[in-house]
Amino acid sequence: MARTIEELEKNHPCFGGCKFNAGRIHLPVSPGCNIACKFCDRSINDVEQRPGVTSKVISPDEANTFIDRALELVPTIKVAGIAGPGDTLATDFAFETFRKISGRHPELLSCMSTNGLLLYERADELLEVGIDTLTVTVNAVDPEIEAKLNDFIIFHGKKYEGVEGARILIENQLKGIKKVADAGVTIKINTVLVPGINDEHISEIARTVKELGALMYNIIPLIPQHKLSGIPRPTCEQLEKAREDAEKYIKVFRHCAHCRADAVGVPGISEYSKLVYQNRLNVRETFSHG
Ligand code: CLF
Ligand code: SF4
Repeated sequence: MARTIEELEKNHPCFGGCKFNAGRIHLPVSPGCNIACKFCDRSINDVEQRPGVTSKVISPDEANTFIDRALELVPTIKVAGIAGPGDTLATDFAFETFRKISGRHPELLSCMSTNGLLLYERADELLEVGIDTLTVTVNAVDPEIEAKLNDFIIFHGKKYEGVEGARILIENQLKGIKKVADAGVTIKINTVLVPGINDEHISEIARTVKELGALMYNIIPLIPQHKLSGIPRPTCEQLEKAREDAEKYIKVFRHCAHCRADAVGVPGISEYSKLVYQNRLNVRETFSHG
């Protein structure tokens, strides 16, 4: 459903609604992932069903109970978001969850975040579910650069490594963004800023996604870990330069709180996830698509 930017600026914390104390609840229903980002230390992909993984997520059937509990604590929650801990399109749990909560909580905006590998082919389903705002993480639009950030993808059951995998990922992300933006969904792009790899590439990403219909851009500084643990975290100056590069082309969001997949509250202001999920989850501080 197309939402006006004025409505989002007031009610969606990641489009400016923080000023109005608008909050969000993340529902961590999506365990698996289908790509292998070098900075992600979850080591989860959709072919590995490791013991313990499902115990760290909630089921779609439980979502309304956690939302009810969260709204009692934070009545200003306006958004139900799904941002992991894996990819929202790699399994069916995110769509199933949105279907279950729309009947009971039609007042909440539905927001989801994806790496975009399956965005193009699942776009019709996404539209039918009625997602209001979508975040796609695009770390490069050049396969040579993306291959330095991603080891492999699993696409239709087959593993593609390096530049070949990166090319398939980027093609599907960009086609998917266009398709969903053309249908009226508000799109934000996240880019993980990795010094020495994509820091000189931000303008090109921002220009490309804007042309395809994205509205907002958010740059997330790298948390150095996993295979990129040797790369220093971007400095404030590097982050600011990247934001300025992007801002020439697209509106930039500057208040990202680097939320966990189980965050509850107003980003950067309040955090109630422990109370709502009662320590049931054990998601480490790591990247969630946001
Ligand atoms: Fe969550 Fe992301 Fe939706 Fe916001 S978070 S799925 S768009 S409701 Fe927001 Fe958190 Fe930053 Fe994400 S502050 S990590 S940008
Ligand atoms: Fe998957 Fe996200 Fe981790 Fe990348 S960062 S491997 S897309 S869960």
